[in-house]
Amino acid sequence: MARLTCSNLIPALTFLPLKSSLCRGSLFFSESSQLIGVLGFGRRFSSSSSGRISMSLKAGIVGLPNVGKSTLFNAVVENGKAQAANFPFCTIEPNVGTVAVPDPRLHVLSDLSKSQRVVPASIEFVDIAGLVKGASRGEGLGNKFLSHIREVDSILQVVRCFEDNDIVHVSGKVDPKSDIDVINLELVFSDLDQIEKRMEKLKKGKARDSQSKLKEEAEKSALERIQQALLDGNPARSVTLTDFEKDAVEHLCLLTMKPVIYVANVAESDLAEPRSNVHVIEVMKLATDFKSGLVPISAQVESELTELPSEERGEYLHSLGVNESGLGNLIRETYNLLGLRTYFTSGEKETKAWTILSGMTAPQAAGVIHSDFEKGFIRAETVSYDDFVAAGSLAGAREKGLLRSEGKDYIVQEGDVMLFRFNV
Ligand SMILES: Nc1nc2c(ncn2[C@@H]2O[C@H](COP(=O)(O)OP(=O)(O)OP(=O)(O)O)[C@@H](O)[C@H]2O)c(=O)[nH]1
Ligand SMILES: [Mg+2]
Repeated sequence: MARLTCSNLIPALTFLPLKSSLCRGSLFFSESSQLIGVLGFGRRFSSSSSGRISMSLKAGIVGLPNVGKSTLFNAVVENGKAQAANFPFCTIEPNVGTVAVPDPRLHVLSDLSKSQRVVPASIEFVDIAGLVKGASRGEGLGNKFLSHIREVDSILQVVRCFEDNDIVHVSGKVDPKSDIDVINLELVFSDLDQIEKRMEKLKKGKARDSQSKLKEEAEKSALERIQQALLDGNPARSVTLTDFEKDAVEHLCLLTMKPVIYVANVAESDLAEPRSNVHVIEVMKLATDFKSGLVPISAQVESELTELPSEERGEYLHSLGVNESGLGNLIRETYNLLGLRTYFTSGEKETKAWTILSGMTAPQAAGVIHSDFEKGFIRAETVSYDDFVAAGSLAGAREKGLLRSEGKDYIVQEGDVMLFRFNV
C-alpha cells in the first residue's frame, strides 16, 4: 500500500476547511438499524503500511529564494494571499491553503443524480521559505525552514527556468542543475545529521521487550542502508525497505524520503513549447534520473489569470498559444504522486469525491467518511464510474445487474461509485 509520511505530526481528526458545514455529517437514508451513506463528513488522512488512517495530505512548495514559490501558491490556492515580491526571503512563516482537485467526472455524476451540490477532493499546499546553501547548518532561514518541510507528505520543488534581469537570482544566474543540487544537498545533509543523532541513541539500546528490540534492529539496519545511499548522493526513497522497516523509520520524517515533483517555472513566451527552453530540458533530464515528476508552468501567467474575469481567461491563454492553465495538471500530478485514488458518493443531496490511498479495502474507504462506517461495515454497493454513466443512476445500474455487492476484502478501484451498508 502507498505510504504517506509524517502526518502523525498533525493532530488527529482535522476537518476539511472547505466549508464549515462539512464538519457535521448528515445521515440521509435509514433502513431499520442499517444506515446507508453519510454526506457531509470530510476528513484529511494519510496512512501507514499497517492500514491505520491518520490525518493530513500536504504538498510543500520548496526552492531557492525568489524563484516564484509564493507567486505559484497564490495562483493555485483560491484567494491565496501570500506576499510575493522581488527580494529573497520574502516568505518566512509558511502559507497554507486548500486546493480542490479538478475532476470532470464529478459534474457528470452530479448532473445524472441531480445533486444539489458538488464537493471535490482536495489537497493542502504549503508555501515554504526559500532555502540556500548551508541551510542545514543554519544559513539563511536554516533549520526552521527544514522543519517545515518535515511536516509535508510530498515536495513540489520550484526551479527557476525564466530569464529576467530584473528578478534577483540568489546565485547571480539561472542555472537549474546547480539550484536543484543546492536544494537536494541540503536535504541530504539534514537527513544525515538526523540519522547520526538517531544512531547514537539506538546504540544505547533502550528496548525492554522482544517486540521493541525487533523494531530497533529493523530501524538500525534500515538507517545504515539509508545513510550509505545518502553518502553516495542518493535520496532515502531510493532504498528498498520492507513495510516493517518503513514503519520503524517513519518517525524520523526524513526529507529525502518524500516524493518530489519538479515545477519548472518558465517565461510566458515558453509556455506553448516549454521544451524549446534549454533549462527545461535540463530539469527534465534530472527529473528522469531521480524518478520524479516534472510540470512546466509559468507562475507569473497563472497568477495573472486569477486576476482576470473567468470569461477572459481562455482568450488570454489562447494569445499565449495554450489551451488550458497548467494548474489542473500540477494538482492532478501531485494527487497521483501521493498515491491517491478517488471514489464517489452520488445522490440528490450531493456528489462527492472521496480521497483514498491506492490499495485500500472497502471498509477502509468507508472509514474515510466516518469511523462508524468502517467498524460496522457490512457491504458496499459498488458500480464503476463508466457503468454508472451508462446506466444513468444507481437504480438503473441495479436494474441492469451492473451494481455489485462488495464485501470486506474488496479493493476499491479508481472511480468507483459506492453506497455503504453498515450496522451502528
Ligand atoms: N518574470 C517572471 N517573474 C516571476 C515569475 N514568477 C515569479 N516572478 C517574480 O519573482 C519575484 C519573486 O517571487 P516570489 O513568488 O515572491 O518568490 P519566492 O520563491 O516565494 O521567494 P521567497 O519567499 O523570498 O523565497 C516576484 O517579483 C515575482 O513577480 C515568472 O514566472 N516570471
Ligand atoms: Mg515566498
